[in-house]
Amino acid sequence: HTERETKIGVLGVPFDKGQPRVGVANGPDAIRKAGLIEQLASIHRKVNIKDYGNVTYEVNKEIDKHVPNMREYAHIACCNHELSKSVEGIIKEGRICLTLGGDHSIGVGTVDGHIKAKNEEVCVLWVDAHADLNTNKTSASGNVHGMPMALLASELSDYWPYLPGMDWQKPVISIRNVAYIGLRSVDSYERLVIDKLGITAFGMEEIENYGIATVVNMALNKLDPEGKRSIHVSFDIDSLDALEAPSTGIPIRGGLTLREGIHVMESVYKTGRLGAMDLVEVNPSIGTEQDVKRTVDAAIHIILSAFGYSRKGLIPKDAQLPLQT
Ligand code: 5AB
Ligand code: MN
Ligand code: MN
Ligand code: MN
Repeated sequence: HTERETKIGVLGVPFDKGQPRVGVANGPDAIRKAGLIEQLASIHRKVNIKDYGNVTYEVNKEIDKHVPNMREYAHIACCNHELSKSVEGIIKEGRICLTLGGDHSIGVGTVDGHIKAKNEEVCVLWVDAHADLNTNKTSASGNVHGMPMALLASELSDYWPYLPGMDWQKPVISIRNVAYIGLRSVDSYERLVIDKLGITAFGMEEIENYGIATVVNMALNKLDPEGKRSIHVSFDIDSLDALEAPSTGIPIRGGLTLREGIHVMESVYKTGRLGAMDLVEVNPSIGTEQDVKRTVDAAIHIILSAFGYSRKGLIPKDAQLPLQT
């Protein structure tokens, strides 16, 4: 690790309509309050941060609210539209866009905005216990945080009905440019889609069999063999074991350790091609005060690793030992 010019744009999305539990909308402010911006700024002197505040939106009354089995559809459509425009703008200003969720339905807007800014040379690492690959026909819950990958994937566009007010959102990414890490709670239709389309998916078994370092290398080599694409990491905090990140809507045990999560992001940093990162599903209303602190601390450590924080320590370029006094 050395100091490398790193321009970051931080964007909060206090959005909770993609799932039923209250509190996840306070994720961005909880993460900021714990000192995210200050800690990012102190990674090294070449880090340059701009906080763009939180996304706001209004529900467009024209939008038909009744898409079957998609809860709070109008909110999803309107928030993601604003979010996509913001992410596109931040990346076009030359910054890596760090989006703080909010629930994972916001992955639609962040990936869409990233692709619009970078003209399709984008690959996606989806770090999650879940595949988020349901359509409104396969979802047992109707919660849209379980659907963003299916909305984004061009191969699945024929499986959706017409989605009013979502015309801005083309199913922008081929599923060949997506890899999962951390899967351990996959619905049966999601498994069918993963197998039928041959989606690159590293579940917990693969992490056991190969180790996290090999898994990340395999994922990145598959997505970007020539090393020239912009990388989007959508990091759902529930990819971490429930003991590491208890304050989230659907905590699941048997997951990544914090060390494994950090390793994923250190590897991505080393490519020098991180274009955007989402950190989603931190819910400060779930669990004890200690649970919340543990979860927020984990989220911050994961983020810092994505932007050059080194566990080894980092020597500034012109540092000298104080030999003379
Ligand atoms: B998360 C489930 N597959 O569709 C569904 O937290 C869970 O963004 C979705 O990964 C989990 O409701 C969504 C059962
Ligand atoms: Mn998710
Ligand atoms: Mn999840
Ligand atoms: Mn979750």
